[in-house]
Amino acid sequence: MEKRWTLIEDDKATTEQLRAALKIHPAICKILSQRGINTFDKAKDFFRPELAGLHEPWLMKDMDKAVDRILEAFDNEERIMVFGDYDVDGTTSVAMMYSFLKKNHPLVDFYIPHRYREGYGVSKAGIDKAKETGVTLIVALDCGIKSVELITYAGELGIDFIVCDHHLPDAELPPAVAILNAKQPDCGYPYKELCGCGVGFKLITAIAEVMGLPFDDVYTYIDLVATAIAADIVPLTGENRILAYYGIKKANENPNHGIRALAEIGGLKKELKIENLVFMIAPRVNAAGRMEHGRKAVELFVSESPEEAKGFAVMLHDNNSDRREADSTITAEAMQLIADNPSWAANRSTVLYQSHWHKGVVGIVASRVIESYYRPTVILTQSGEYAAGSARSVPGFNLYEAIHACREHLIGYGGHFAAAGMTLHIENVDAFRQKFEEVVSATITARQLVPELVIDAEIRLADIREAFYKIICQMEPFGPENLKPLFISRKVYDTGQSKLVKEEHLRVALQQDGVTIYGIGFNMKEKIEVINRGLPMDVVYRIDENEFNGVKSLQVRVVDLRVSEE
Ligand SMILES: [Mn+2]
Repeated sequence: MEKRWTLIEDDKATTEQLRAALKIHPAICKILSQRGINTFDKAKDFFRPELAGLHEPWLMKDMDKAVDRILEAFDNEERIMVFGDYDVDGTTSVAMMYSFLKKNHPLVDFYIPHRYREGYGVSKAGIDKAKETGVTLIVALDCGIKSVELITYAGELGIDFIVCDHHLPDAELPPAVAILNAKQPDCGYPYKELCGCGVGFKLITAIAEVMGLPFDDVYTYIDLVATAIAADIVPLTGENRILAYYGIKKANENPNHGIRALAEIGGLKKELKIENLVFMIAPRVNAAGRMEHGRKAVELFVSESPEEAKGFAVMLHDNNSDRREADSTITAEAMQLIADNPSWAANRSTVLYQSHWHKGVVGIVASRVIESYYRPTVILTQSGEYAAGSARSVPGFNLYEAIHACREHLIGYGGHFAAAGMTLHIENVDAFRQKFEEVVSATITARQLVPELVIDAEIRLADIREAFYKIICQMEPFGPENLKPLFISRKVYDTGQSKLVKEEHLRVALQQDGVTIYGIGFNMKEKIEVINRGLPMDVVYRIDENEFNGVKSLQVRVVDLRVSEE
């Protein structure tokens, strides 16, 4: 697939000042200044995250009310329910809050709604269960900010709510005792990008402070917070960076039993990094909710021994194997459907429906189809007597608006800019496909239909040295708004040794200024033709460490290449 390359511009003066202060490679200074790290002090905070840099929990609006209400429940021996969603952010925050409260107050339960029977967010079934078991206080994590009616209903049953959320509040707020959400316009909390588990972490920090508990009682959950940050696609900046940094440290030194068990079953041999939380831990946690019940993920994280955790890890691992199988079979079927309908080839959108597809993976399949057909995509399956499914967009295109414009064919829909879900009558699938294509092709720009590679800096192959790579490693943990740097080198040559491996991948040997660098380009077989032309090339890559027979060497992980201009 052709990509459009964008090299990020920097402010030359700032980069130069930073270079004079830090005395490190100008390309690194350029990247730092592009990311807003533009003074010596900011660079110091960035490279040496300190727990002391975490903000006071009391700066968050309603924190005092939340803490008072929880302590009151302790004093009055009330039964508390911890409520959260079936995804990673929800289950880690429930596990954290439940374990912390339980240590100080025996009367605690937790509740995770069923993905298909109850759906996302606070559920009536959960509140009814609370009533039935004598609960008088519910602490909701990663959800609740939009649950005005349900929290009113709970109030009528004599159940108070504390909401810890990070989703954007509507104008009308739920009638909760306390709402912890830094995205409220009148909340003065200095950092707005915490995930649900991060908000919960602030709450337990505050409770511990009032109760005079050591910070260790809170710190022990920081690896769960890091897992949530990694999975919830929040920026890896500010406080999230500190929490993730120490969370990963703890995950390596003294992990939560559940994280250790999942890492073991996932076959992790080396040091755990944030990408392991994203690609190894998170999918297994999510698989519980997709294939069975998210409750299992909480049970994993609150396990009190490695043996207990292992039992749950095996279940999640199996759920994930089922999920993977469903995902790859359905993706293959989806690709075949497109191939079987040549009239769709010129379309600007994809809408596919099969009654037998598993509803737990339709969103994942939509993302996979976009990897091959880069355009807004809807994957539908049968749910009860209706068609239901998930939509994914391409960057820059407002998917929610497009779906809203097709509402005449829909029973229900919801979502945001990049992702959405919908329900419709099965007989309306064709009409919806047609309308969606009409709307998308009328509004999407040619630019939005070409994937973009955002390149951080140009360097020469000779710059790829141990000291340079070490500084890049110190920029970890990587994630949104602090991505692993993407470099470009121009006018490099093939040494003549580049070749295809396993018919899919490119093994490259590149040369510039007399320096040779080796590397790999996964699923880039079509580019061998470009290399074989023997012309100077521009190559886009990340730098990686390769270990072979115990010997470590730096290599390039090629993302794209083309013949140089001029
Ligand atoms: Mn969340």
